[in-house]
Amino acid sequence: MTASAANTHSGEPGEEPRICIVGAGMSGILMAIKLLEKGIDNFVVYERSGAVSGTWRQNRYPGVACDVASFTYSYSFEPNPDWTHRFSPGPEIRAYFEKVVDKYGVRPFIRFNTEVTAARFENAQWRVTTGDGNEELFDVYVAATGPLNNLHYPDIKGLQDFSGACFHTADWDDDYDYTGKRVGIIGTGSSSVQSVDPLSARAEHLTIFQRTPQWVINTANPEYSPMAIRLKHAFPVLGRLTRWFYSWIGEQFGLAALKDGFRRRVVFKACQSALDSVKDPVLRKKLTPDYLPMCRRMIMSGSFHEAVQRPNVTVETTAIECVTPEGVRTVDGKEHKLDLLILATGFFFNAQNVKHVVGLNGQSLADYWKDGIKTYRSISIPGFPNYFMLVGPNSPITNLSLIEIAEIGVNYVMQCIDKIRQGEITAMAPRNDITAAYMQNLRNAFGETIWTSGCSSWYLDDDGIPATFPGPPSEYRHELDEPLLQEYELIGA
Ligand code: NA7
Repeated sequence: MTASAANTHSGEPGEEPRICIVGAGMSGILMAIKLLEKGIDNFVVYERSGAVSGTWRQNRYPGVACDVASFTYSYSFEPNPDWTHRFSPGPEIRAYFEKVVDKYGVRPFIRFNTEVTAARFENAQWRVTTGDGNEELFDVYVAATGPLNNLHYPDIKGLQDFSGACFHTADWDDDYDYTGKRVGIIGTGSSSVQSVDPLSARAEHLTIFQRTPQWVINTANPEYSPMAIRLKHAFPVLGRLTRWFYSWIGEQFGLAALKDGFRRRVVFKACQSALDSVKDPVLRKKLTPDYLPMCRRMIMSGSFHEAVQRPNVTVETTAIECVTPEGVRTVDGKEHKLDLLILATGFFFNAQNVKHVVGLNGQSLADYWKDGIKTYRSISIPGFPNYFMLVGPNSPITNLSLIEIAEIGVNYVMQCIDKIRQGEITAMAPRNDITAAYMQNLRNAFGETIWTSGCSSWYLDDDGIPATFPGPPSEYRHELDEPLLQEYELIGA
């Protein structure tokens, strides 16, 4: 099918721009809700899978849960007094998004099982191609694909030859029963740490193949009593207060990463005391990182330290030589026989499917970012007009709930769309000089943060520059309060 010019925006005031949202996860759903609230229904949400909720659809491993408090991990306009835990389990979060999608009438706008394979800006519009070969034109492109969705599979010799079950934590085989099985897990990030307790509770034996030890802060995860839930229903202010409280805690935590001081010392002490709860000195030494807490993404768990000390759990720190049909061989020649090998090996951070995005003058986003990711205020990119990223690179993903970041971003994009609707402009892309100065300021500020204190981390690009935000949340909110048109190249102004 060729591109249809129907429903495209002529640039006349009052004319509806056509909007494409890529991804029906947390931020894509939010964008759709806000468009509908404004009476805009000239949009499509492309979703490559058959269901909504993004990361919560993808990550179904045992123990998956949010690592920020649930009361902050929900839309500000759609509180949920029914959260069962402080950090609610993944399936509950997924159910929340499913419910919200129907309540706000978003589902009919979603094209499920439709992957965007190319997006090219030409003749002042985005020509979007999907896996089924269809092409459509849009005035605005909203990338709501999230920072962590492209699975990273390790390049380990023999992996394909393993005769047991083998899958990634983000591609969990729901039908596989690991009860009584010999289980191995490669990786020690959040996904692995969250799953150690449920896996070791049912497996015959769990071997954790650790390349790098992680700081894990002990965060109790109490269940909310039926009475507490009833009270939150009866007095919604309680939910708001709980949200405010956890938001404040989160911000304090984020500030600890930014500069030295009391907050940082509190976090360091909490990490050390969690580690000290490991009684066996040999195991404790294995689990002791040689970098500062918070340099890598902090791991929250109320169950890890207890679970890792169970007699049926081994932490293997000898490097993996290869995978054999029977299991894993470490470089000391030891064979670890396994029935199930789990790859908790993370994601390509900020992959954003950049290869298929082509902006002005035929420049691809991959090419534009080849020497490092550059964004204007995390939300837009020079040379890519009307291309907006929600929770894009350089968002404060370490300081704020991702939902809050998405809400700030959507508010900004809605203001840009308003300007297009009012005929003020047809398209906008941030200026090169402004973006370069912005990136330089970020780089200068990173020097003081803990992320550059010396560790390998998925926050860092090849040059050791973190793709996060080196300032307090209030600064980020202020930066995205409203679009400053003087910092943009405007088309049709
Ligand atoms: P992470 O945090 O990226 O963790 C991936 C883990 O996998 C980490 O321990 C890696 O070791 C390990 N890894 C990756 N490749 C290999 C190979 N080839 N050999 C051995 N070990 C390897 O991913 P998660 O899914 O746990 O968490 C991602 C985020 O999702 C999390 O922070 C939350 O925000 C949600 P390394 O540390 O690189 O030595």
